[in-house]
Amino acid sequence: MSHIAYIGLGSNLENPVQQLLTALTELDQLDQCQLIAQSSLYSSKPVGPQDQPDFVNAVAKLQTELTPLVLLDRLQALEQSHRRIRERHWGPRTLDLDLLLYDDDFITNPRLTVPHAHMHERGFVLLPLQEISPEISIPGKGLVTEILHYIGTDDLQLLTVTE
Ligand code: ROI
Repeated sequence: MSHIAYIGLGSNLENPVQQLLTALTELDQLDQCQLIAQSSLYSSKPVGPQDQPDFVNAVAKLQTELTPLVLLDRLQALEQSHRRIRERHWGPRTLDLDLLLYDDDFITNPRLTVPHAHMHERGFVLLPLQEISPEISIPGKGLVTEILHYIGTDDLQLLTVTE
């Protein structure tokens, strides 16, 4: 069975733009996964502690045969392969891959909560998500366009990436 999963990507260390571009290619190359769409890259002010570099964020849409927990394993392995540095809670990191949505499923598991618990509060997730799927709703929360309307996107900037 094929499923649709949305992945949030974030980085604020060691060339964040390159971290994300590489990660997008790697997502497409995962077994039983196909990258259907990728957003632009956005630069964003850190949510949480402010004494860290700005982030680069994006969202990817994957078609996958993997179950949510197996997909989570693959995402965590990718994070590790980017030698993820995570010194403190809500601190800087080389690569963060969050499983945001998996079909319209609600998943509550010690390792995984879907929809991602904070996604509806975060412009750096919602704006790229809206870019690739303008009609999408977050199960239990509502239309992304409507949520974005009241949380705003002032601290986000579209990046023009020239390779
Ligand atoms: N802030 C921004 N802007 N982007 C992120 O990806 C991000 N990720 C995090 C915390 C530290 C909460 N802040 C963030 O994990």
